[in-house]
Amino acid sequence: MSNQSVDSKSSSTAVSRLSKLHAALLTPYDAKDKVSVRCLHRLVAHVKQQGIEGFYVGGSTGEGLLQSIEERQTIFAEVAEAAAGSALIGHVGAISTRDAQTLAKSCAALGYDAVSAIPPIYFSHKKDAVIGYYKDIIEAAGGTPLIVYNIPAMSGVTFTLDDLGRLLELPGVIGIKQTSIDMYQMEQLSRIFPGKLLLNGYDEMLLAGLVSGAKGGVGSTYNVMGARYLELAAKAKAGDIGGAAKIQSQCNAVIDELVRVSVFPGMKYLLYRQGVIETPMCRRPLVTLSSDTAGRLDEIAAELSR
Ligand code: MN9
Repeated sequence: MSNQSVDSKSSSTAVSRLSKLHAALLTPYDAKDKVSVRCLHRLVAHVKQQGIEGFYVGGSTGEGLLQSIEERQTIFAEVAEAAAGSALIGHVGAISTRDAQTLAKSCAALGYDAVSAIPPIYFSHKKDAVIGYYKDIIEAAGGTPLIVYNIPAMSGVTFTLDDLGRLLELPGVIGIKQTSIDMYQMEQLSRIFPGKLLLNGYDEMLLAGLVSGAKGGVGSTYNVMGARYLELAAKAKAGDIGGAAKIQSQCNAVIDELVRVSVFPGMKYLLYRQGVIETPMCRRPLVTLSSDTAGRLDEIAAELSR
């Protein structure tokens, strides 16, 4: 068998293993702003209890870019232990290629199913440099596949369909976490690259994403509404689009409130109120919510715990 066919076989195995809903895992801190390993384990158990079988670790929701490399490595290791048996994607994106490579090596050594990375931020790199960054990460990952994290609203990097096509054709790239409201692009990607893994990134558009060709999703709000999203995805798969849309609307009523107060601090506050984590703290400059600034979240936390 040629190397290439071995490669495409292992990549199709990874695509099918990762074709599911992954919680974008939050990072709990203690009162001194240290990563709370205890609460991290509790949060993983809480997410699994809802039926979610995949974890996206250290992304936007996990506050990865606000943490040191050592903290990010600790989180990867703790989640690998707490979520053993689940599908694991480690977000290794960083402003410097070297840091992203260090993190990719850690994930590979821990047996993560894939690594993922935002494009390099702040400097406006030419597209070739961005492609070079992804190639360097793939090399460091030593055979662990890569999922490109496309999130133009937060990264400031807009990829055209051609750019994404170039990335998907790099050996080692199995898919894209597509956090974009452009469902036309989602449909185009799924049609042109049917063997690749497209994961929907905006929870409020999960149904739209699935209908447009996503094979699963990654979501922050799956940490608290995992069972609802699983039901939504099952209904969509069975062709019950009306039923799925009803669940999407229920989820979106919660997301509206989270967006109003700020999504990640809001998610932390909900889990804190549900008794899953011990503080609602986020790493500054993200804000930490209190009952005065949490809008309707006290009510929503009670509703979700019912
Ligand atoms: O990873 C998350 N992406 C970002 C996924 O926050 C950038 C989403 O789950 C959003 O938090 C969610 C609310 O807008 O869709």
